[in-house]
Amino acid sequence: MLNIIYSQEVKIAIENNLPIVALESTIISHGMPYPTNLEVAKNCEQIVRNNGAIPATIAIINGDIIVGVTDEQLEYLATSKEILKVSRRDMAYVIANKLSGATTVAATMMIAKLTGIDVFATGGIGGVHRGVEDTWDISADLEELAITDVCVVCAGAKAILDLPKTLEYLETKGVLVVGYQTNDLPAFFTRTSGIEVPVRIDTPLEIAKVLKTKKELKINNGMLVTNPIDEKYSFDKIKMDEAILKALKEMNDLKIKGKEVTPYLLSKINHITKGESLESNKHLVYNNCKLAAMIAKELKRL
Ligand code: PSU
Ligand code: MN
Repeated sequence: MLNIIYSQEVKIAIENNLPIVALESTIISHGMPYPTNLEVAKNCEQIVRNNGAIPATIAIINGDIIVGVTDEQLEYLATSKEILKVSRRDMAYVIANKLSGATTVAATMMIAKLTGIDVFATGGIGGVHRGVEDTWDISADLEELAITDVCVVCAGAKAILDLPKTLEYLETKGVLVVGYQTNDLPAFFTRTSGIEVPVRIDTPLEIAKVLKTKKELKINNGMLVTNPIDEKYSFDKIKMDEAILKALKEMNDLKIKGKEVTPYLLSKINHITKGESLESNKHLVYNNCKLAAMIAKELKRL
């Protein structure tokens, strides 16, 4: 039997129909180094609360599905080397064997859907990787957006990915990609990518209205809200492009593949930029937590 464990605050939020924002844990265990990861995870939860919603950080601990981690579990996720990276593919295996795993965007969406949470904040989603012709490396996050009805708020997709192909994939699957107060697809560390977003929406209320209409239409895909990083923390595009190319080259030389690709690139870029990219990463996630909370709140009011 599946065992789902809710935190006290999430339990109360569900009972009282309060807005909830799901948060992922791969970003904690595999996306950022300790102790920044722990600090960011805690701040994210607090930012969600400060903006009128209840945070539910999702993970799998000893085979239990955790919706709202405890401080102790957060510490474990931030420090232990035995935490697996769990995407849709891995979920049944990890739960059946009572293992522990951090959930990716795809896996977090699955659990959010299972537990009735409509809005989810993260940093960046996985996508179609550069060189896909040879590697076939397309993140399961995209397929999850195609089949799971959760609104994901992110800062766009990282330029380590092939952004035009990522957008094409989402278009084929019928996933609406929204630019929040922008016409240009944000590229995670930078505010713009030079690629136009399909639609621009300027307020959380208008986003919530689209979500509601989507539900009425029984459209069961996810929706992606892309929220550009604050100007103050955005990265110089030329400097970032250089770091990305260097990281990609080293990755190819080392023949890194599969689920290791994204964590490797993130840590390499952090290293190349001497921690500057991590600083940007922190702030863009906070920005997304805030917007997700505002959307979740509006959605409950409609
Ligand atoms: N992008 C980031 N930080 C992350 C990830 C993506 O900036 O930590 C994580 C997310 O959990 C995302 C996953 O779902 O990487 C995608 O991995 P893959 O490309 O292996 O599907
Ligand atoms: Mn992949």
